[in-house]
Amino acid sequence: MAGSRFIFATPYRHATLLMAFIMASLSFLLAIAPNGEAGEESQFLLLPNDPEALVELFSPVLRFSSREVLYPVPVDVMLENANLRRDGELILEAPIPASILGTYRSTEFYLDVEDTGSGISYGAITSQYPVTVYARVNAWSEGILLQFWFFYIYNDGLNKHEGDWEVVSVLLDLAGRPKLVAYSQHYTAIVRHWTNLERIGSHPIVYVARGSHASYFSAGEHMLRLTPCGFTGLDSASGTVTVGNEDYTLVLLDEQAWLAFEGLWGEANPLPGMSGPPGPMYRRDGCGSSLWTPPPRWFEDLPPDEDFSLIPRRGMAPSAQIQISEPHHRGEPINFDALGTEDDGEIVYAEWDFGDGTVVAGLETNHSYAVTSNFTIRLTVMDDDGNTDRTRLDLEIGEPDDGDWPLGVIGPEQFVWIAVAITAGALFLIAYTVKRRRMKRH
Ligand SMILES: [Ca+2]
Ligand SMILES: [Ca+2]
Repeated sequence: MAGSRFIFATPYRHATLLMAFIMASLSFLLAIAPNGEAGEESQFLLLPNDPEALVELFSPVLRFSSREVLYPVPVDVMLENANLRRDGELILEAPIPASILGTYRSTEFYLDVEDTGSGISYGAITSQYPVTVYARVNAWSEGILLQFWFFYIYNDGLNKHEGDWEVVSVLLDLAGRPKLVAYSQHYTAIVRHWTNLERIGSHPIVYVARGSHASYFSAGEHMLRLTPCGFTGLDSASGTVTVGNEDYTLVLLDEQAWLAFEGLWGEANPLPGMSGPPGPMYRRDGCGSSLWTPPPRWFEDLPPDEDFSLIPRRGMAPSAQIQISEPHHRGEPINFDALGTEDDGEIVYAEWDFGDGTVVAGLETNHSYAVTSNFTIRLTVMDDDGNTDRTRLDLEIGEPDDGDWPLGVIGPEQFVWIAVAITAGALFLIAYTVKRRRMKRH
């Protein structure tokens, strides 16, 4: 406006320009200040230092045939009931300590459950042990590889042998979101995209074939199908007996002293497919790929279960919502919940970053702050399809309520001042009294 020059005399004009500059600077600062979490991608969604929590989150639900008599058990079943042999020669007698077994580093050794004369009842032996699943987190070239290994005392399928190792592998991306799943069968495996997998929340459902313990994505009779590294099928998996992840013991595999044992986990037999298998570290598929450290593109190169099974079926992404309890005082627990988070499926994981260095998992949790300050709370949620969302909340933590102070409305600071005032008054009274007495004496 041309008139403004005349309305504002020189001193006012300087003040106006200064105000305009301050306003413009403030607007600029507000504009560049972080606004929401747009574009900010979580580097690692799941707690990276807690492999136990990670494998628990994705641990499978097992569905067995009603005619199955053997369940996955700890390898102690072999350590306590099998002798170690080489070429029929007895090397070690049961029980064998795990750390000793781990020192036998040749494929010539094998564990052999002894027949004491009346035949071996594998069912009776194995029933003495709790259902157990071994799990492992492997930082892999293509993401995070989670593996669930199952050990059975006997394989009672088309081929029969002592000892039976099976594996279910879950591939997560670097942010912890599940992508692909591979179920092992007869020296090969078949793959599905996570979103096409039958699950209970974040727990994949595995249909375990009767006798062979091969793992399938669906129940029923599985027909023979030739694949590049072997074959799948020739199995029956009725899936009528459910063993949920809460029904078995999950044991971290990497800590096991017996892992290094390079021999066979069952009696050796010259006939093909009739010997015990090598342990998890030494298992290879029909193409020669190590199952322990698979080559790049191992999942991508596996045959899909069905035509649709690699096309991601994307549901609605969740919308993260934070609700917190009152009041917000230093040292007092505050309840944080993400229960209002919206999704078309199920929220399987929620992670809170409280802005004071504390990060915890859980849909609902309590947290208290040690100091009064402003904090930014970040909530990350993941649904059962592996979709994620993030939200944030700024929170001011104040001093605890005065009500906690026994003197009612007088707070600790006021109390100090009152004490100072009373002391000063008392000193004054003493001084005054002394002066009066001295005056009286004179
Ligand atoms: Ca098997
Ligand atoms: Ca969803």
